Amino acid sequence: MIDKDKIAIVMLACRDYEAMELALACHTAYGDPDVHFYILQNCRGNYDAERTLDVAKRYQKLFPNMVRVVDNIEPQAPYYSISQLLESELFEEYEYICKVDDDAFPINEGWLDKLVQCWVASDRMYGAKLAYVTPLINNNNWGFAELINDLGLTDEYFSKIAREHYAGVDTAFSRKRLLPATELGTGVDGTVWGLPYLARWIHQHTTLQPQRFIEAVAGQAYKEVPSQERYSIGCILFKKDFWSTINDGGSDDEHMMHMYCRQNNLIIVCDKSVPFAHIAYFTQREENRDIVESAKEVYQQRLGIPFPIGLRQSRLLEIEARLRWIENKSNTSADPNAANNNSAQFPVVHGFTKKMKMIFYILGLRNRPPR
Ligand SMILES: [Mn+2]
Repeated sequence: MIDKDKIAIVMLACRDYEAMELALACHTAYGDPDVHFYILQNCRGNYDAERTLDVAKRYQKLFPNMVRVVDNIEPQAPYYSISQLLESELFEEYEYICKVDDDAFPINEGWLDKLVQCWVASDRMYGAKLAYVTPLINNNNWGFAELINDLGLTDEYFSKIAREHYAGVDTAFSRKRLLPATELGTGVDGTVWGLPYLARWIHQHTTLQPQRFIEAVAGQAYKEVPSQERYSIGCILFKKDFWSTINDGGSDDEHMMHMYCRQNNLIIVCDKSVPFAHIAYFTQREENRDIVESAKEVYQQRLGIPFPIGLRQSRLLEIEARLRWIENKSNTSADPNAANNNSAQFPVVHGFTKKMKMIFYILGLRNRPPR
Protein backbone atom coordinates (compact mmCIF):
# COMPACT_ATOMS: atom_id res chain seq x y z
CA MET A 1 0.00 0.00 0.00
CA ILE A 2 1.05 3.59 -0.46
CA ASP A 3 1.74 5.69 2.62
CA LYS A 4 -0.80 8.55 2.81
CA ASP A 5 1.99 10.99 3.71
CA LYS A 6 3.46 10.38 0.28
CA ILE A 7 0.42 11.62 -1.62
CA ALA A 8 -0.46 15.23 -2.39
CA ILE A 9 -3.54 16.45 -4.20
CA VAL A 10 -2.86 19.42 -6.46
CA MET A 11 -5.63 21.65 -7.78
CA LEU A 12 -4.63 24.21 -10.36
CA ALA A 13 -6.66 27.37 -9.80
CA CYS A 14 -7.17 30.22 -12.21
CA ARG A 15 -10.39 32.24 -12.52
CA ASP A 16 -13.35 29.92 -12.22
CA TYR A 17 -14.19 30.75 -8.60
CA GLU A 18 -17.84 29.65 -8.78
CA ALA A 19 -17.15 26.08 -9.78
CA MET A 20 -14.02 25.97 -7.63
CA GLU A 21 -15.81 26.72 -4.38
CA LEU A 22 -18.25 23.93 -5.12
CA ALA A 23 -15.35 21.60 -5.95
CA LEU A 24 -13.52 22.54 -2.74
CA ALA A 25 -16.62 21.97 -0.62
CA CYS A 26 -16.81 18.42 -1.96
CA HIS A 27 -13.06 17.77 -1.83
CA THR A 28 -12.88 18.83 1.80
CA ALA A 29 -16.05 16.93 2.75
CA TYR A 30 -15.07 13.72 0.96
CA GLY A 31 -11.32 14.11 1.19
CA ASP A 32 -8.86 12.47 3.51
CA PRO A 33 -7.88 14.81 6.36
CA ASP A 34 -4.44 13.17 6.34
CA VAL A 35 -3.77 13.94 2.69
CA HIS A 36 -2.59 17.46 1.93
CA PHE A 37 -4.61 19.36 -0.60
CA TYR A 38 -2.66 22.06 -2.46
CA ILE A 39 -4.29 24.86 -4.39
CA LEU A 40 -1.88 26.34 -6.88
CA GLN A 41 -3.08 29.80 -7.90
CA ASN A 42 -1.96 30.26 -11.49
CA CYS A 43 -3.73 33.48 -12.52
CA ARG A 44 -3.55 36.93 -10.96
CA GLY A 45 -4.62 40.49 -11.46
CA ASN A 46 -8.25 40.61 -12.53
CA TYR A 47 -11.39 40.30 -10.43
CA ASP A 48 -12.01 36.65 -11.26
CA ALA A 49 -8.45 35.61 -10.47
CA GLU A 50 -8.29 37.49 -7.16
CA ARG A 51 -11.76 36.23 -6.23
CA THR A 52 -10.54 32.71 -6.93
CA LEU A 53 -7.58 33.25 -4.63
CA ASP A 54 -10.02 34.47 -1.96
CA VAL A 55 -11.89 31.18 -2.32
CA ALA A 56 -8.66 29.22 -1.92
CA LYS A 57 -7.71 31.16 1.21
CA ARG A 58 -11.19 30.82 2.64
CA TYR A 59 -11.03 27.02 2.37
CA GLN A 60 -7.53 27.06 3.82
CA LYS A 61 -8.95 28.85 6.87
CA LEU A 62 -11.82 26.38 7.09
CA PHE A 63 -9.50 23.35 6.75
CA PRO A 64 -6.14 24.48 8.15
CA ASN A 65 -4.64 20.99 8.38
CA MET A 66 -5.65 19.88 4.94
CA VAL A 67 -5.70 22.80 2.51
CA ARG A 68 -2.55 24.68 1.56
CA VAL A 69 -2.57 27.62 -0.82
CA VAL A 70 0.45 28.25 -3.04
CA ASP A 71 0.42 31.74 -4.53
CA ASN A 72 4.13 32.45 -4.88
CA ILE A 73 4.75 30.68 -8.19
CA GLU A 74 4.59 33.04 -11.11
CA PRO A 75 1.57 32.36 -13.35
CA GLN A 76 2.62 30.61 -16.57
CA ALA A 77 1.48 27.70 -18.72
CA PRO A 78 -0.01 25.19 -16.26
CA TYR A 79 2.53 22.49 -17.10
CA TYR A 80 5.41 24.66 -15.91
CA SER A 81 3.69 26.03 -12.79
CA ILE A 82 2.92 22.49 -11.74
CA SER A 83 6.50 21.40 -12.58
CA GLN A 84 7.86 24.17 -10.39
CA LEU A 85 5.65 23.07 -7.50
CA LEU A 86 6.44 19.36 -7.87
CA GLU A 87 10.18 20.07 -8.04
CA SER A 88 10.11 22.45 -5.07
CA GLU A 89 11.48 21.66 -1.64
CA LEU A 90 7.92 21.73 -0.37
CA PHE A 91 7.15 18.65 -2.45
CA GLU A 92 10.21 16.61 -1.58
CA GLU A 93 8.15 14.60 0.89
CA TYR A 94 5.63 13.44 -1.74
CA GLU A 95 5.91 10.57 -4.20
CA TYR A 96 2.44 10.50 -5.71
CA ILE A 97 0.37 13.32 -7.10
CA CYS A 98 -3.34 13.45 -7.71
CA LYS A 99 -3.91 16.39 -10.03
CA VAL A 100 -7.46 17.72 -10.20
CA ASP A 101 -9.04 20.46 -12.25
CA ASP A 102 -10.52 23.40 -10.36
CA ASP A 103 -14.04 22.31 -11.33
CA ALA A 104 -13.71 18.54 -10.86
CA PHE A 105 -14.68 16.83 -7.62
CA PRO A 106 -15.68 13.60 -5.87
CA ILE A 107 -19.28 13.08 -4.83
CA ASN A 108 -18.76 10.43 -2.15
CA GLU A 109 -16.32 9.17 0.42
CA GLY A 110 -13.46 6.79 -0.17
CA TRP A 111 -12.64 8.00 -3.68
CA LEU A 112 -8.95 8.56 -3.01
CA ASP A 113 -8.47 5.21 -1.24
CA LYS A 114 -10.02 3.50 -4.23
CA LEU A 115 -7.86 5.39 -6.71
CA VAL A 116 -4.77 4.49 -4.70
CA GLN A 117 -5.83 0.83 -4.68
CA CYS A 118 -6.36 1.06 -8.42
CA TRP A 119 -2.86 2.48 -8.80
CA VAL A 120 -1.31 -0.27 -6.71
CA ALA A 121 -3.16 -3.05 -8.57
CA SER A 122 -2.43 -1.53 -11.98
CA ASP A 123 1.20 -0.93 -11.11
CA ARG A 124 1.52 -4.59 -10.11
CA MET A 125 0.00 -5.63 -13.42
CA TYR A 126 1.63 -3.18 -15.84
CA GLY A 127 4.69 -1.81 -14.04
CA ALA A 128 6.50 0.83 -16.08
CA LYS A 129 3.78 0.67 -18.75
CA LEU A 130 1.31 2.34 -16.41
CA ALA A 131 0.85 6.08 -16.98
CA TYR A 132 -1.82 7.02 -14.47
CA VAL A 133 -5.18 6.06 -13.01
CA THR A 134 -8.38 8.09 -13.13
CA PRO A 135 -11.94 8.00 -11.74
CA LEU A 136 -15.07 7.96 -13.91
CA ILE A 137 -15.62 11.59 -14.86
CA ASN A 138 -19.10 12.45 -16.11
CA ASN A 139 -18.48 15.48 -18.31
CA ASN A 140 -15.49 13.99 -20.11
CA ASN A 141 -15.25 12.86 -23.72
CA TRP A 142 -14.50 9.27 -22.74
CA GLY A 143 -16.50 9.16 -19.50
CA PHE A 144 -19.63 10.52 -21.15
CA ALA A 145 -19.90 7.59 -23.54
CA GLU A 146 -19.33 5.13 -20.69
CA LEU A 147 -21.97 6.75 -18.51
CA ILE A 148 -24.73 6.78 -21.10
CA ASN A 149 -24.51 3.04 -20.95
CA ASP A 150 -23.97 2.71 -17.18
CA LEU A 151 -26.98 4.91 -16.44
CA GLY A 152 -29.22 2.98 -18.81
CA LEU A 153 -29.68 6.05 -20.97
CA THR A 154 -28.67 4.59 -24.33
CA ASP A 155 -32.19 4.62 -25.77
CA GLU A 156 -32.98 8.10 -24.52
CA TYR A 157 -29.67 9.42 -25.83
CA PHE A 158 -29.94 8.05 -29.35
CA SER A 159 -33.68 8.63 -29.75
CA LYS A 160 -34.05 12.11 -28.22
CA ILE A 161 -30.77 13.76 -27.34
CA ALA A 162 -28.12 12.98 -29.95
CA ARG A 163 -27.55 14.99 -33.10
CA GLU A 164 -25.13 15.22 -35.99
CA HIS A 165 -22.04 17.11 -34.90
CA TYR A 166 -18.39 17.87 -35.48
CA ALA A 167 -15.73 16.13 -33.41
CA GLY A 168 -11.94 15.95 -33.39
CA VAL A 169 -9.20 18.25 -34.61
CA ASP A 170 -6.94 18.03 -37.61
CA THR A 171 -3.51 16.76 -36.64
CA ALA A 172 -1.01 14.35 -38.11
CA PHE A 173 -2.94 11.39 -36.77
CA SER A 174 -6.52 12.62 -36.40
CA ARG A 175 -8.97 14.79 -38.25
CA LYS A 176 -11.98 16.92 -37.58
CA ARG A 177 -15.01 15.10 -38.90
CA LEU A 178 -18.77 15.31 -39.06
CA LEU A 179 -20.23 12.51 -36.99
CA PRO A 180 -23.76 11.20 -37.42
CA ALA A 181 -26.02 11.26 -34.34
CA THR A 182 -25.41 7.55 -33.94
CA GLU A 183 -21.70 8.05 -33.19
CA LEU A 184 -19.81 9.45 -30.23
CA GLY A 185 -16.43 11.14 -30.35
CA THR A 186 -14.55 10.01 -27.25
CA GLY A 187 -11.14 11.57 -27.92
CA VAL A 188 -9.90 15.12 -28.47
CA ASP A 189 -12.68 17.71 -28.93
CA GLY A 190 -15.21 14.93 -28.59
CA THR A 191 -18.99 14.87 -28.62
CA VAL A 192 -19.73 16.32 -25.17
CA TRP A 193 -16.88 18.85 -25.51
CA GLY A 194 -18.51 20.49 -28.48
CA LEU A 195 -22.15 20.46 -27.39
CA PRO A 196 -22.85 22.14 -24.03
CA TYR A 197 -26.42 20.88 -23.90
CA LEU A 198 -25.07 17.33 -23.68
CA ALA A 199 -23.06 18.34 -20.62
CA ARG A 200 -26.25 19.83 -19.16
CA TRP A 201 -28.08 16.59 -19.84
CA ILE A 202 -25.44 14.38 -18.22
CA HIS A 203 -25.20 16.76 -15.22
CA GLN A 204 -28.95 16.43 -14.73
CA HIS A 205 -28.51 12.67 -14.45
CA THR A 206 -25.31 12.68 -12.38
CA THR A 207 -23.95 15.85 -10.70
CA LEU A 208 -27.44 17.01 -9.76
CA GLN A 209 -28.48 13.49 -8.73
CA PRO A 210 -25.38 12.26 -6.90
CA GLN A 211 -27.06 9.21 -5.41
CA ARG A 212 -28.14 8.06 -8.85
CA PHE A 213 -24.59 8.54 -10.17
CA ILE A 214 -23.12 6.57 -7.25
CA GLU A 215 -25.55 3.68 -7.68
CA ALA A 216 -25.07 3.52 -11.44
CA VAL A 217 -21.33 2.97 -11.14
CA ALA A 218 -21.15 1.00 -7.88
CA GLY A 219 -19.25 -2.24 -8.34
CA GLN A 220 -18.02 -1.46 -11.83
CA ALA A 221 -14.67 -2.90 -12.80
CA TYR A 222 -11.43 -1.20 -13.84
CA LYS A 223 -11.35 -0.31 -17.51
CA GLU A 224 -8.51 0.78 -19.75
CA VAL A 225 -8.86 4.19 -21.34
CA PRO A 226 -7.43 3.99 -24.88
CA SER A 227 -4.16 5.92 -24.72
CA GLN A 228 -4.05 6.30 -28.51
CA GLU A 229 -6.73 8.94 -28.08
CA ARG A 230 -6.39 12.10 -26.05
CA TYR A 231 -7.93 11.86 -22.59
CA SER A 232 -9.11 14.90 -20.61
CA ILE A 233 -7.02 14.80 -17.47
CA GLY A 234 -9.56 16.24 -15.03
CA CYS A 235 -8.39 13.94 -12.24
CA ILE A 236 -5.30 11.77 -12.53
CA LEU A 237 -3.17 9.95 -9.97
CA PHE A 238 0.44 9.36 -11.00
CA LYS A 239 3.96 9.00 -9.71
CA LYS A 240 5.52 12.42 -9.19
CA ASP A 241 8.48 11.74 -11.53
CA PHE A 242 6.10 11.07 -14.38
CA TRP A 243 5.33 14.78 -14.73
CA SER A 244 8.87 15.72 -15.74
CA THR A 245 9.21 12.79 -18.17
CA ILE A 246 6.41 14.09 -20.40
CA ASN A 247 8.18 17.41 -20.98
CA ASP A 248 8.67 17.91 -24.72
CA GLY A 249 8.98 21.68 -24.52
CA GLY A 250 5.30 22.17 -25.32
CA SER A 251 2.81 24.37 -23.54
CA ASP A 252 -0.30 22.17 -23.27
CA ASP A 253 0.07 19.65 -20.45
CA GLU A 254 -2.81 17.52 -21.66
CA HIS A 255 -1.39 17.27 -25.16
CA MET A 256 2.08 16.50 -23.81
CA MET A 257 0.64 13.80 -21.58
CA HIS A 258 -1.25 12.36 -24.52
CA MET A 259 1.76 12.36 -26.85
CA TYR A 260 3.95 10.67 -24.29
CA CYS A 261 1.37 7.98 -23.54
CA ARG A 262 0.71 7.43 -27.22
CA GLN A 263 4.34 7.22 -28.28
CA ASN A 264 5.21 4.84 -25.47
CA ASN A 265 2.05 2.77 -25.60
CA LEU A 266 1.35 3.47 -21.96
CA ILE A 267 -1.69 2.28 -20.10
CA ILE A 268 -4.34 4.43 -18.45
CA VAL A 269 -6.69 2.72 -16.01
CA CYS A 270 -10.06 4.07 -14.94
CA ASP A 271 -11.68 2.87 -11.74
CA LYS A 272 -15.20 3.03 -13.06
CA SER A 273 -16.69 2.62 -9.61
CA VAL A 274 -15.42 6.05 -8.53
CA PRO A 275 -17.90 8.72 -9.64
CA PHE A 276 -16.41 12.14 -10.29
CA ALA A 277 -18.11 15.33 -11.42
CA HIS A 278 -16.60 17.81 -13.85
CA ILE A 279 -18.55 21.03 -14.31
CA ALA A 280 -17.38 22.36 -17.67
CA TYR A 281 -14.95 22.40 -20.53
CA PHE A 282 -14.20 26.00 -21.50
CA THR A 283 -16.41 25.46 -24.55
CA GLN A 284 -19.41 24.76 -22.31
CA ARG A 285 -18.93 27.27 -19.52
CA GLU A 286 -21.12 30.17 -20.64
CA GLU A 287 -24.10 28.11 -21.64
CA ASN A 288 -24.01 26.02 -18.47
CA ARG A 289 -23.04 28.59 -15.85
CA ASP A 290 -26.42 28.17 -14.12
CA ILE A 291 -25.63 24.53 -13.38
CA VAL A 292 -23.07 25.59 -10.77
CA GLU A 293 -25.81 27.42 -8.90
CA SER A 294 -28.15 24.43 -9.02
CA ALA A 295 -25.35 22.10 -7.96
CA LYS A 296 -24.46 24.35 -5.01
CA GLU A 297 -28.01 23.95 -3.72
CA VAL A 298 -27.85 20.17 -4.07
CA TYR A 299 -24.46 19.86 -2.33
CA GLN A 300 -25.15 22.44 0.38
CA GLN A 301 -27.91 20.08 1.52
CA ARG A 302 -26.05 16.88 0.83
CA LEU A 303 -22.79 17.76 2.56
CA GLY A 304 -24.48 18.98 5.74
CA ILE A 305 -21.68 21.47 6.36
CA PRO A 306 -22.22 24.33 8.85
CA PHE A 307 -20.83 27.02 6.50
CA PRO A 308 -22.00 28.15 3.08
CA ILE A 309 -20.23 26.57 0.08
CA GLY A 310 -19.82 29.97 -1.54
CA LEU A 311 -18.21 33.16 -0.33
CA ARG A 312 -21.22 35.22 -1.45
CA GLN A 313 -24.79 34.10 -1.25
CA SER A 314 -26.34 35.90 -4.16
CA ARG A 315 -25.52 37.00 -7.65
CA LEU A 316 -26.44 40.55 -6.68
CA LEU A 317 -23.79 40.65 -3.94
CA GLU A 318 -21.33 39.19 -6.41
CA ILE A 319 -22.05 41.88 -8.99
CA GLU A 320 -21.84 44.59 -6.34
CA ALA A 321 -18.44 43.27 -5.23
CA ARG A 322 -17.19 43.21 -8.80
CA LEU A 323 -18.34 46.80 -9.37
CA ARG A 324 -16.66 47.90 -6.13
CA TRP A 325 -13.47 46.16 -7.17
CA ILE A 326 -13.47 47.95 -10.53
CA GLU A 327 -14.23 51.25 -8.82
CA ASN A 328 -11.37 50.82 -6.35
CA LYS A 329 -9.05 49.88 -9.20
CA SER A 330 -9.83 53.05 -11.10
CA ASN A 331 -9.74 55.22 -7.99
CA THR A 332 -6.68 57.41 -8.33
CA SER A 333 -7.42 59.59 -5.29
CA ALA A 334 -4.99 59.48 -2.41
CA ASP A 335 -7.49 58.00 0.03
CA PRO A 336 -5.36 56.73 2.94
CA ASN A 337 -8.08 54.21 3.81
CA ALA A 338 -8.61 52.92 0.28
CA ALA A 339 -7.37 49.43 1.07
CA ASN A 340 -9.95 49.08 3.83
CA ASN A 341 -12.66 50.88 1.98
CA ASN A 342 -15.33 48.33 1.34
CA SER A 343 -18.14 50.77 0.86
CA ALA A 344 -18.80 53.07 -2.05
CA GLN A 345 -19.13 56.21 0.06
CA PHE A 346 -15.88 57.89 -1.07
CA PRO A 347 -16.19 59.76 -4.36
CA VAL A 348 -13.73 58.81 -7.08
CA VAL A 349 -12.43 62.36 -7.34
CA HIS A 350 -9.81 62.17 -10.07
CA GLY A 351 -11.73 59.75 -12.22
CA PHE A 352 -14.78 61.97 -11.91
CA THR A 353 -12.86 65.17 -12.69
CA LYS A 354 -11.33 63.53 -15.73
CA LYS A 355 -14.73 62.42 -16.99
CA MET A 356 -16.11 65.94 -16.53
CA LYS A 357 -13.14 67.42 -18.41
CA MET A 358 -13.79 64.97 -21.24
CA ILE A 359 -17.45 65.99 -21.35
CA PHE A 360 -16.45 69.69 -21.44
CA TYR A 361 -14.00 68.89 -24.25
CA ILE A 362 -16.66 67.08 -26.27
CA LEU A 363 -19.08 69.97 -25.74
CA GLY A 364 -16.44 72.43 -26.96
CA LEU A 365 -16.13 74.12 -23.55
CA ARG A 366 -12.54 72.99 -23.21
CA ASN A 367 -9.66 73.27 -25.66
CA ARG A 368 -7.81 70.00 -25.09
CA PRO A 369 -8.79 66.51 -23.98
CA PRO A 370 -7.95 65.58 -20.38
CA ARG A 371 -4.56 63.97 -19.88
MN1 LIG B 1 -13.23 22.23 -16.50
